[in-house]
Amino acid sequence: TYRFWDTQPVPKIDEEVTSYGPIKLEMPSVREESYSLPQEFIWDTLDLDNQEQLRELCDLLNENYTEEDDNTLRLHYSSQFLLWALCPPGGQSQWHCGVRVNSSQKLVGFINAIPATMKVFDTELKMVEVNFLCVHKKLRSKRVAPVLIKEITRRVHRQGIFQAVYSTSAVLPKPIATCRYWHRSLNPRKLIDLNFFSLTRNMTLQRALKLNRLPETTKTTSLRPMTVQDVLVVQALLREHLKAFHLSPVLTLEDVEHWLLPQDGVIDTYVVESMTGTVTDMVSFYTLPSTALNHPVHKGLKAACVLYCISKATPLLQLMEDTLIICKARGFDVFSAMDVMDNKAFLEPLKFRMGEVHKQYYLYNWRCPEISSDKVGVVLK
Ligand code: YNC
Ligand code: MG
Repeated sequence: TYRFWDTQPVPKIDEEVTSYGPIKLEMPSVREESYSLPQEFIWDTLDLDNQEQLRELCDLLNENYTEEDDNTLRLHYSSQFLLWALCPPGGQSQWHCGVRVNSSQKLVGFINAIPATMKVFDTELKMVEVNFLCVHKKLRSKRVAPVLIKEITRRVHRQGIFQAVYSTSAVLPKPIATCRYWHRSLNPRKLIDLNFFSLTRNMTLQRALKLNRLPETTKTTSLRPMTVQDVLVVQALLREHLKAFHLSPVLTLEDVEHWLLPQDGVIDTYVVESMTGTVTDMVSFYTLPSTALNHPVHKGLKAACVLYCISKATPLLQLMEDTLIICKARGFDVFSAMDVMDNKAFLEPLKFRMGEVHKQYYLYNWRCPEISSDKVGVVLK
């Protein structure tokens, strides 16, 4: 049983869902006061325009957000990455919801929501994406997480929004989709050194180097970084492409500008321009660096994670192989993709290896049948 989740408007873990729509129809009037925290803690809405507070959030997440199993690699969120992930158009400052220790003012908890219009099967819903739920390692298992979740829910309800989408590796009532990460080595030697990949009897270093070798140069002519002039056509490409999936965002021009325009070390988007000057294909990926803890040689690892790829005039395999070549040249060590959208078509042919992590997708207060990963049209950062 789930002491907290069984009280929430989500399907039961063993429920077979065949219908579509809200779980709780009548929303009781939303309470005005924040939920109570254990005695020694206070709520504090973070102001991410404030350098000091942004730094505190980076530190909280970098020290407490990723569960590195062998403590060798730790995800490293930069302040620019967090501004990108947490402050999209229409974002509300009260949705950067922090918890501090009253006596020391130390930041020990956080949860975040950003607005998003999502299409779920045939219904467009204004909802939020909830992410970056984090409780300091020393405060685990004290039921602080449910209070954070109830509080962000209250703050979102206050704005008249009653649905949310979120994803996590935790299995809760009840996933609408289960996805998996795949990884493509760009720098096999380093990945092996860092234990990101391990060698087996059948996979020697020599074989790994040979297997992951890439052509020196890209094939697609006129593959170039997206600029602000491309926003309109990229929006049109995405809107058309995303229709095919059962869970996908409906992106405004401002969203496309925010989520896709290249920002060094955060997000990259490349487009293919045809002879006639129209954009026919695109690929975007964000950057997630990790820090190597106590490694004698390597300081860290740079990963690229694919967001969207749309191939219309350029074959998908060629577009993605070219993307791998570009990423390698730009110093990325690994390229990751989930088995969502059309990604399965290039994962095995381009030598991606299946990762261990599953990512479960959830909707809050919305019922719908299960979705296979290739019908998922969104990547939550
Ligand atoms: C999790 N990841 O099952 P039950 S993903 C949701 N998402 O509840 P306690 C989670 N719920 O089983 P701890 C969860 N992990 O009794 C655990 N839970 O019903 C549930 N990790 O609370 C759990 N970040 O405080 C149980 O647990 C209850 O101290 C136990 O804290 C959990 O951002 C956590 O992986 C995750 O910082 C904060 O372990 C902590 O262990 C931690 O005793 C490392 O909590 C970082 C990490 C999670 C990343 C993410 C998405 C979050 C979605 C939250 C749900 C949003 C719902 C929609 C709200 C808006 C609605 C509208 C409109
Ligand atoms: Mg706790």
